[in-house]
Amino acid sequence: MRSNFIDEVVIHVRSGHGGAGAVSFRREKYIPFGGPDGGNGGKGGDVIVRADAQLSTLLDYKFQRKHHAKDGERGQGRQCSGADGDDSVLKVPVGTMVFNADTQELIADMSEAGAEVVLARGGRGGKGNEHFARSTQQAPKFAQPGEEGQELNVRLELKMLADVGLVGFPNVGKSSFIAKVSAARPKIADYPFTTLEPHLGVVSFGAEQSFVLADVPGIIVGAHTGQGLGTRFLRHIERVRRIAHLVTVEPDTEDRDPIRDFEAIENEMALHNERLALVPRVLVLNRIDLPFVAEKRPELEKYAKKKKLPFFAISAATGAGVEELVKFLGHAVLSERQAGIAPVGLRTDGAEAPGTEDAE
Ligand SMILES: Nc1nc2c(ncn2[C@@H]2O[C@H](COP(=O)(O)OP(=O)(O)OP(=O)(O)O)[C@@H](O)[C@H]2O)c(=O)[nH]1
Ligand SMILES: [Mg+2]
Repeated sequence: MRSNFIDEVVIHVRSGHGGAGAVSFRREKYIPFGGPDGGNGGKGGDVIVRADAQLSTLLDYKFQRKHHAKDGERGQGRQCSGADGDDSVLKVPVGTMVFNADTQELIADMSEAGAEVVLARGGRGGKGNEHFARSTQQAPKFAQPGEEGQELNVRLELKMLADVGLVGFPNVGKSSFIAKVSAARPKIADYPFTTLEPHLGVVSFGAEQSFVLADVPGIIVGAHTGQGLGTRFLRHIERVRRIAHLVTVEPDTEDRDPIRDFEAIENEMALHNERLALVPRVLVLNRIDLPFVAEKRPELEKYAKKKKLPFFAISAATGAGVEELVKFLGHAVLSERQAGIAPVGLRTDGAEAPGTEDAE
């Protein structure tokens, strides 16, 4: 299930052509036969890839696949050189691997923030005719053309790290939620353990912003000792910035109780890894389209307030409340990312729980 974890896109890049050198002769009053003065053409722009710590997905490249640097300008008379073409700088998330899409050769591994690699070098500008003047040929009527740019198909691959992890008992609607807000299409069905492996989805919100959401298989009591699918999938959310903990009520069974479930899963997560307990969470009541779920809302809201947890009530089925939740998670992720704050699971200092936040 490689495609779940890899954000991948093939793009076409082309560096700029060099500008042609100029053929020109000095024309001045009282000097009938001026010498050659054609300037050189400008260099074409390079296509450069740069690792940017503020990005987390390759989403932008899915919308724009052609990236061309500017051509150099032609040389001019009076020894004027043409301007160099602007480079095209492709910003990618740290961790992006860059391949030649035709040969599969690895061109660059963008593992360090700020690192830059030239993918296609711009063509050199041609020499103007001034350059070719010799004693034997004082008036060359030719100049050099600019060198061609390079083109190439490039595959960008990013092993995605989730920004937000979805946890909860089996069948509470985790997959329904990720399917609602991203292009991920995990199987959804009315029985526990439908999802057997984590799924990642890119969630867009606001103006061209996004975060990565992970749908983690359901957890049950005893998971840390291997019950159900165990907790091995929790490693996929050890580096998230937020955990969205989904709870609900099932009809015709006493098995599901939102508060009891929440505490049970929290306990399993803490037993699995104490760092997970430091990740800020959001409590989400799903299926509020159903009256017997909606009636639990006030009680849960009160509980969340007591626990200082942001609380959201949604229906992954109808979409009610979903946008507010996505915005809240998105802004939380984005503000930390922009402030250069590392996720708790990646911090090496004695990580402290970040201050709790209030839901808007
Ligand atoms: N009425 C209603 N049903 C929902 C809602 N969200 C999910 N369901 C239903 O709940 C059942 C379980 O949904 P899933 O999304 O598969 O649940 P899950 O948490 O991914 O389950 P596992 O993968 O087994 O852990 C499905 O029958 C969904 O159609 C909702 O908001 N309202
Ligand atoms: Mg599922």
